[in-house]
Amino acid sequence: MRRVCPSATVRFCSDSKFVLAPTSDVMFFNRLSRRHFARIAGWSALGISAKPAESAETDQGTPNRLLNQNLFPNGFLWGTATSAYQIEGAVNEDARGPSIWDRFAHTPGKILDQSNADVANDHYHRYKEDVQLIKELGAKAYRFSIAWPRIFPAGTGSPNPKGLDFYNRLLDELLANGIEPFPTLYHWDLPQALQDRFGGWRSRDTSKAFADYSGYVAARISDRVKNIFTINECARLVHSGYGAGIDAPGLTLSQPELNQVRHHVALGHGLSVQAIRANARSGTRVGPAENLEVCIPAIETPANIRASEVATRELNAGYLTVILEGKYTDGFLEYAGANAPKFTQEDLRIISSPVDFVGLNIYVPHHYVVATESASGFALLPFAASFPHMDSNWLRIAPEAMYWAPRQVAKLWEVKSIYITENGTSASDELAADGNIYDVDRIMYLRNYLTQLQRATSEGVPVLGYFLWSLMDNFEWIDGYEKRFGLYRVDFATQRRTPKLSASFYRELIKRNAVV
Ligand code: GBH
Repeated sequence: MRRVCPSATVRFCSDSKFVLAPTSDVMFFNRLSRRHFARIAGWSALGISAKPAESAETDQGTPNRLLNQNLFPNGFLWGTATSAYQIEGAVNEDARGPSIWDRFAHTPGKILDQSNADVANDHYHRYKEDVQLIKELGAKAYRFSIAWPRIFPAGTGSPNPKGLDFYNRLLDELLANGIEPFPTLYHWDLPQALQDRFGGWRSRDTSKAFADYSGYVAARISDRVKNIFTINECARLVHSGYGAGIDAPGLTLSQPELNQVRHHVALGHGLSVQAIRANARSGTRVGPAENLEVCIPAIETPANIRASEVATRELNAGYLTVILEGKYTDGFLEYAGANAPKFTQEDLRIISSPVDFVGLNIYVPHHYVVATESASGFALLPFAASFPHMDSNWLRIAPEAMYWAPRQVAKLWEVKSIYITENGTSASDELAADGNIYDVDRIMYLRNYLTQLQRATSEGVPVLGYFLWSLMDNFEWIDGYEKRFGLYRVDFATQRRTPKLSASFYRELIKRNAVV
């Protein structure tokens, strides 16, 4: 018989005395905070009262996950993620050049709260403290990005040794703490000089410059770095940066121009893969980090499942599909018509240079799909106005996106290694009277998405690791500091980092290698 929580208990559970009851875990945090964490407040109240799995009760009321079932595969890599412009600050230090995001954020009216990332999390100076935050979660991997304008302040030309020095220090600190670095080479902070000279990704000169930068960095870090991501989210930088104009560089190009930008970004990815292969130590693995359009079967019938796969292939034609197949789909070329990008067969060969893994940023369902008799074989359903979302309006909640996306990628393109390179959520993160943040909504979101990821891995979908976005609150692009995605709260006035309850959740999950 399932044990049912009587309503009296439910009321008791929401009583703050109960929530804050001391547990052995609290004692653990207390000791930790004194020894390593004098500057970080808040651990003490973040208790988890769960028993260790070995001693879990075995009656039918005990969830499987407490019985050490529903585990992720052995060696599954748990990590967190950030990006350079969103956390580093120090934009004028050590000869860094300006990026398009500096320019954009300093343009009045572009950022919701009129902020910018000149200081952001001051990670450039606090990276050692931030590495400790990762370590305290028990995470073994960290995805961060390298700022191109620190390495080549003018985009091309002379490298700036001080820029690389910072990443050398960061890499050494990570490795000394047993955390595997997974750098991304491009997370949107294009050197402004390339925008001025070439119109940014409107020109294939930028694709080539990206390759030169990629090779230069790979040669110097691949003694310590085994995995490199090329570009973060091609689609977002193309559509929001050059189409809608809401992200840097803020352009609203015509359809043919936009298609050409998209082609240059894919080409930049391919050239980067080749440059990394040519310059890095052998064995260095490389791949993209894509926010593919996730197509979910509205009802899980064989026909809808098949239709959703067809839809995923078509709707990602300019990104993952061309990267993994080396051609634009007939559907895409037909749809683009006279607006199609200009390309050569050689371009397609470069774009589809073999990758070692595919990174997927998964947040939302992009489409619910049903099978139809139409030529395409699928139809996309409209979203109901009542579809739920998290604190960011765009962040619709569909945990099953985390199951279907990697499953489809593995099946459609026979991908053998997948990383979830981002997943997480904004939350309102109210400060409780005791100074803590009980972000149970973030925990709800993560628990449900990770349950679906476990469904995928248990069926043999080859997902090797997961990077939670984000380690800490940071500059959320056009939302400035208004939206918080972190496991750690950041007080941007004092730079104090405080773990939220979700940090305890993630730490426990990592410890058990199972959803908790
Ligand atoms: C990721 O993008 C980014 O890689 C990361 O840097 C970022 O901080 C994180 O997610 C959280 O946002 O036009 O208002 O409807 C996420 C994918 C897709 C999120 C486009 C925002 C559109 C916003 N993004 N989306 S809106």
